[in-house]
Amino acid sequence: MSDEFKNSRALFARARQLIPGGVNSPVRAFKSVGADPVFIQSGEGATLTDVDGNRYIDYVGSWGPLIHGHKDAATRAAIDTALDHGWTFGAPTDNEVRLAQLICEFMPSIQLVRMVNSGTEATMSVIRLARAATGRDRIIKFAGCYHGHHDSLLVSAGSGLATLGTPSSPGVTAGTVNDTIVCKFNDIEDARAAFDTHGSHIAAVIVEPVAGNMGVVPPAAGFLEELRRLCDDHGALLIFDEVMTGFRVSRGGAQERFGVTPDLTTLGKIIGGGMPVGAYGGRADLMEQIAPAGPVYQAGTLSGNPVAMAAGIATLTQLQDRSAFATLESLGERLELGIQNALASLDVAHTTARVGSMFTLFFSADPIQNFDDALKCDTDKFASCFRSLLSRGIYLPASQFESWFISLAHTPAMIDATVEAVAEALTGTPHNS
Ligand code: KE4
Repeated sequence: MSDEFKNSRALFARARQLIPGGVNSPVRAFKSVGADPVFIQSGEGATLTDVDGNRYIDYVGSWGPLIHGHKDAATRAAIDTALDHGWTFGAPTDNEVRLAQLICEFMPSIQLVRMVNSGTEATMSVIRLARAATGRDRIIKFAGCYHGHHDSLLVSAGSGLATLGTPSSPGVTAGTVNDTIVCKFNDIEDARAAFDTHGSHIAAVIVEPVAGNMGVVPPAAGFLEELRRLCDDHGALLIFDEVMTGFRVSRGGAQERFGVTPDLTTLGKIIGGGMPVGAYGGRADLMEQIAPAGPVYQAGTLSGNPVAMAAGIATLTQLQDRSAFATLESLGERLELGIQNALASLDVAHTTARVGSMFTLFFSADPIQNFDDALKCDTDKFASCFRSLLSRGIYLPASQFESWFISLAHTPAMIDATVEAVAEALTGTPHNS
């Protein structure tokens, strides 16, 4: 029988001799789903084609940036035009001003914004700013929320709750995380306990307003509002990490969808339209402390790269018409209801979670409210489902603890085909490859 992944397998063997784990970001290695990664040849709209010619409906979308799908015409045209002028200067350009304008227009809580090159850089920089602006050291984060790979937020929950974190990676020192407190997502009493204990030392709370990195976990009713109140009561700053949710769960991100205004916001993914862009921004009195306006240092060779800015401008410009979000909502609902209906008659412990075009099928009988709940999922069942769907032409994020992403390039027919494939995968219906 022909090896449908022959070329990917050969490439992966070579890649492992040159790149740690054969990939440039861990989740891409497919380790948690017991498979070898497929190498991608191209993308078009909501589809991918791998180096063996296998085609897939894509629910990764480069981990969120491609809200318009692969190779959307407007973004491509903007990149081409930018390239005609040269692709990097290390000097200010009008594209940086235009993208900043769009970000501030879409997210009014952002009065000033600084471009960087990744979500990690954005969260690393915003933590530095929060500590400088408040003169305090401690940061609250939530177990299961991921904010990039910089040391101070690579932290696991300590023993018990609301305790100082412990490093979640070798190479991260205890000293680095000594000022990071890990609380339980959606448990406002836990955050309150942390403030009761550490209140006057807490510079900020950083939170994914919709958690996407433990699978999709929406904020419990009142959770974000109560976090806002706790920060106000204790003179701490509220930071929304909207790298994933920004301009996805609504035009103004989660802060617009849930009506809670943070002091600072981090962004990434969609604002680069697939090119490497991150950003952080918020209240002018805070952001004016960033060099060269103020003393808080942060810099970057390719920050504000004009080609990346052009891609971000084209991506956000196409979202000015809010009807895009009604379309995303409709596609997301079709997927979730379809899967719920298809699985209702099956003896498979599962639950679903969705906010707009962010969706997760959890293999757990119980609702997922926090990371402890997520860790109870049957990850073997997810892995088996992942592999079966891959062979049926459905490309999911390679982890139970990730969000599926629907784009404006997905069609109802693709959603229906996905639902059918999920049902077949879970009933073990043979697939004629
Ligand atoms: P980057 O440094 O990967 O651009 O952004 C880090 C980051 C920050 N904040 C949130 C809420 C994020 O989701 C991320 C990165 N997301 C992961 C996917 N869960 C990126 C994929 C990967 O690590 O390969």
